[in-house]
Amino acid sequence: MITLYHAPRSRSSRIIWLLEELGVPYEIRPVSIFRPMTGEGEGDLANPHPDKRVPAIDHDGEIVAELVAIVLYLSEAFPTPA
Ligand SMILES: N[C@@H](CCC(=O)N[C@@H](CS)C(=O)NCC(=O)O)C(=O)O
Repeated sequence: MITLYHAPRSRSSRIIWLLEELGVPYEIRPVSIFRPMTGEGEGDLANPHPDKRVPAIDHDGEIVAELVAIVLYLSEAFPTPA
């Protein structure tokens, strides 16, 4: 199972799009993040991202952080048919 650590209106929405395109099951774990534009919010202790940012995923215990790293990881783990 994949758990996506997600905050609305952030980069983690792009991973939802990718997971939907790949058609793999996943669950969303909403987390709070610091919003520098407004100064609101704070890092969530439940978020495994080392900087408490999003996106991050947990794939059967494998933690992957950073948008591009997650895209590459998921694309390799779940290749689409040619
Ligand atoms: N280089 C990171 C940047 C991640 C990032 O800055 N995400 C923002 C949301 S779009 C965030 O979590 N901000 C909270 C913070 O800076 O503490 C990536 O591409 O994944």
